Amino acid sequence: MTALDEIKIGGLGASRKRVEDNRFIRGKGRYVDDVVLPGMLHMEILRSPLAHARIRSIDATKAWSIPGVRMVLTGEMMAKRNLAWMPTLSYDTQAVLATDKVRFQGQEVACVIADDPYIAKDGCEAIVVDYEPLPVIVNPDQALAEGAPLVRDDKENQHDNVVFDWEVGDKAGTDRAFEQADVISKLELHYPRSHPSPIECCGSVADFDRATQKLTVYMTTQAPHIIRAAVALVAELPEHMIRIVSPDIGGGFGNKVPVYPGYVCSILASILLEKPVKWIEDKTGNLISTGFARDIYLEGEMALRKDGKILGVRMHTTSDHGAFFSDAQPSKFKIGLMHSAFACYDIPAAHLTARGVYTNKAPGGVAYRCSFRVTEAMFFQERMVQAAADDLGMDQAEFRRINFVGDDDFPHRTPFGFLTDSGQYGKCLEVGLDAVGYQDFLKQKEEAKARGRLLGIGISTMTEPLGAGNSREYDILGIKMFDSAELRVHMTGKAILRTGAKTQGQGHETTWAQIVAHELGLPAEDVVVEEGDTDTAPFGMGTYASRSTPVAGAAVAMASRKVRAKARKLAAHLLEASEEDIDWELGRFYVRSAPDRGATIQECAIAAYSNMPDGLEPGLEAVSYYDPPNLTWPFACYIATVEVDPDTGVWDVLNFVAVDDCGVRINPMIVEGQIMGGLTEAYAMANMQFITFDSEGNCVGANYMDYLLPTAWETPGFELHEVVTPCPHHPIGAKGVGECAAVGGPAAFVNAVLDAIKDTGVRNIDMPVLPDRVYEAITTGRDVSGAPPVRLDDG
Ligand code: MCN
Ligand code: CUM
Repeated sequence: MTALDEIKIGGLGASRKRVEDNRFIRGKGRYVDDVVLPGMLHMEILRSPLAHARIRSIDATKAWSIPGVRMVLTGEMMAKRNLAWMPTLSYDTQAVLATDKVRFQGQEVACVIADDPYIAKDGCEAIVVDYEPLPVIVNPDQALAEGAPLVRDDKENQHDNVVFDWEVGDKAGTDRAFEQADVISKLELHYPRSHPSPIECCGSVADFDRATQKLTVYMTTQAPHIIRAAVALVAELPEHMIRIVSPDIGGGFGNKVPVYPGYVCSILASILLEKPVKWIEDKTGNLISTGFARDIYLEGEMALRKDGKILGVRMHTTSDHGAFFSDAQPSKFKIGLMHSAFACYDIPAAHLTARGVYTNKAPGGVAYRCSFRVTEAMFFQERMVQAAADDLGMDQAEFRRINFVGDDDFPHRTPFGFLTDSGQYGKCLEVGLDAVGYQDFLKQKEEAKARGRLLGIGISTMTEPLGAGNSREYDILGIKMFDSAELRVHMTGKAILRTGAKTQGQGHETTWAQIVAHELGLPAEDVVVEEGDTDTAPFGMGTYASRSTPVAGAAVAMASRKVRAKARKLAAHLLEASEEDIDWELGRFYVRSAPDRGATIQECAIAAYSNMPDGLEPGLEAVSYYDPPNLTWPFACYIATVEVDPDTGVWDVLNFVAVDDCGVRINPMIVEGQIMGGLTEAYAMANMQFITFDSEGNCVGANYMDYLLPTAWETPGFELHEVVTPCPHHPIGAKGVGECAAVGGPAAFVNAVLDAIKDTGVRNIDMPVLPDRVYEAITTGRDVSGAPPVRLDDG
């Protein structure tokens, strides 16, 4: 046999270097801001300084008169074209440019289009807006209080600040579980607002060509096809006359999923001015107005039996969506996939109620490395599990062992109705405990305590649903969630692959070629991968929710298999054998009875263009649309050990161990990179990232002096381990992994700090677990809330 060595050709399991880095490390990436078109104009956005105010008037006369200013767009002008408001990706509406009121600080009020960005900025400063300040709401208590001002008085039939009420689970069964409980454990916490803050902010270059009637938009979107559909609806342009191109993206992390007013305004300006119009958001604009995440209040209780068995869970969440409900999320699930909480535990009954509220804050919700709210779900779950183990006086590892879903119990129906697919939860936990030296650490901790030192250990174990959809259950605005790949093999056996996903740093150009190598035996370096251009890519829902490997990646495997099926016919023709007598080994077909007689995949490719059998269409290409049967369910076990300084509240990470099971790893090095990156973000959320609001709705943390990005200096080291449970329904056994570490990581850090100060009786400190909060907890023995409004006068 002469099968190729899969690792050598860069197939599954090869830690192939990232091909995209060839251009990135040379500074040759092509981002939206690198797009320069002839005659291009520049747009700047004037944002509201106030969080809530009536607009009495907008006077743009001065701005119009500045030399080089070509146009000032206001809400009034938008309204004339029926564009002052746009639909969001969750059945709400959002102001494009404010007409009646501003509803959050940073809201888009007007746009100036000019010859260069500096003139455009001057133009914005020359606009005079007369605001009448209104009372401001910055948290759900204020939003739901009697007599609260109505945030969304623009909406007919909206008489309060409730966005939605939602419920899932078995209420009666859960009530019964609580009646039978020996112990009931409770926890309440706030998962603060956070911001993905990718290095590259949002932006677009819109280019409407009057002669061809074609609109081309280069933009930072994680989901180009959804944007094309949205533009077709909003701008009433025919879909085939719209081309969305998402070039290189300098990090997305969810920030680049929604449709932003800046995109819409640049498009309208280009149509009106018949010139290309570029909008590049600045850092403060990005931090105060786009892509917020979390901001959710979680409370819950657990019904426990003395021996450690969880009998039931009750949960209630209140999520602060800001002024507009604008997250992209599956339409059936108002609170995203929050109800995937507790999926790795065998819990007989659970019930969740959820409420969303409007406040005078920038629209927020799902973004930032999370599969539709699973970050909050898993954080709460793991904080709750630690609290429950403590309340029972039970070892936290043992408590997890008792309640984990067993290896043989799959598929498992979770208490909120999901069907998990596979896993080895116990094994992952044991690998993690061994690596961290669990028993030894517990001894050390006791010894340290005797000497007045505070050591703590935090565990976080979770499975999360990655890969929406299947189309039965998941859609965005009615568009079903599936994904696609198109593989075209050229005459010489080189190929181009396009998918409906859109990489933003995840390495798709590298890993998708590895799937083709695995299926066809074409060396990965012979396959070029292209994503993000709606004129060339097959329709897909884009990249977020770690859905690319589970869905688009599966489509790559299926398209490759279609190509292989056709290549088999060509091989039969070349080998003068019947197709049934042909076998496949990596890279080559051969005659079963005479294995030396073979045809390589490259020989089949050339035959497809030069020597095809009668009756067979020429060419060698295939498209696959993949509608997954289920989500994929990776598992992770993260363990942190910390030391807390009782005199300052400062805490240091002593050790961090990660065990990830994301099924078959396409590229182990890229997977490790994803985990390292996610853990760094988890550490930042737990320890330092502080973006919040004062009582007037001012965003605190609107720059990198206040909102800290972790660097290599403060980030602890992470020790990575792997377990592989192949996904039973994915064509190559892979599960998603892109967010696992950011989802599961935060609870490990926070649990560790709370474990270190357990003797104080403190049950919760909200993130970020800043030293002053820890100090306050130690000295007062009380929980520390991080909910807005924050006071600024005490520094
Ligand atoms: N992979 C693999 N083997 C697996 C699973 C994944 O080799 N079993 C590889 C994939 O082929 C891909 C990468 O790991 O190259 C991530 O794959 P996947 O888990 O499918 O996630 P997506 O590609 O869908 O990426 C989305 C995810 C999300 S939702 C956010 S947010 C996030 C994240 O990825 N944003 C990122 N990681 C990021 N990494 C970078 N550098 N930049 C971002 O903006
Ligand atoms: Cu929610 S951040 Mo990612 O899913 O793009």
